[in-house]
Amino acid sequence: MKIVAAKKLLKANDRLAAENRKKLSAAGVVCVNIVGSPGAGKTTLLEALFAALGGRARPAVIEGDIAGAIDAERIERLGVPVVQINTDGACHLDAGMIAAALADLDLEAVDLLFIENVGNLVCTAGFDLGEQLRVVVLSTVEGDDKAVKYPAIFQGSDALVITKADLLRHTNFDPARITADYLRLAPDGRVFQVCATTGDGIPPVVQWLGGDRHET
Ligand SMILES: Nc1nc2c(ncn2[C@@H]2O[C@H](COP(=O)(O)OP(=O)(O)OP(=O)(O)O)[C@@H](O)[C@H]2O)c(=O)[nH]1
Ligand SMILES: [Mg+2]
Repeated sequence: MKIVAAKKLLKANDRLAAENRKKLSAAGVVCVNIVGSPGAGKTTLLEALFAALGGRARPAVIEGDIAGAIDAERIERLGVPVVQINTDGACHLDAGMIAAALADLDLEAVDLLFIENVGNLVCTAGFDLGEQLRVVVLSTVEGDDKAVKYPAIFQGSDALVITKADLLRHTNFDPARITADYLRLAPDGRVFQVCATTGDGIPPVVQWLGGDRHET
């Protein structure tokens, strides 16, 4: 019987992630790993970002889902290149899956590559994909205690996007509380509050992502 220790698998993942990172930076691509619970609003955020980018940067997307291509179809409708990964039950993407998806993208034609991870606040935390930026999406209907309860995904991330801000008045979600908890875990992290369905609060996210650097 062969037993492969989890530590060994993670080491292999880290090696592949480093290769992905090298390949992406050689092509001048900024890669953003978007993580958050199922339904937090990750795909809607991408749709809002692409609307706000207005062609200034050339985006592409890798969609991670356990099954189906619903999100990839949403992205495709916007004319953005997209590759769908089906994990077949796995609760997170890994660097090997991303390496395979990168082979299906023309990286020379991409400025910003978004990876929408499988909806999950736990498993996604353990796997570096080779991204430059990790963005956690948390909606106002999920509760403001999530940074304390699920610290690993927030720890060392580059930004927290609080979405569904339009629903704030219907909840007891306290943006100040989650911001304070988040900054304890990611002192250099940025915090944005948006409503992705209307586009409110989206321009500062675009600016932070460097969208303004790609004026055409
Ligand atoms: N009111 C409101 N609804 C939103 C907002 N953003 C997303 N939604 C809704 O929330 C639901 C889930 O949004 P998605 O963007 O599909 O969520 P997701 O995180 O991509 O979901 P998975 O890919 O399944 O993990 C949809 O019905 C969206 O219309 C928002 O800012 N305000
Ligand atoms: Mg989605």
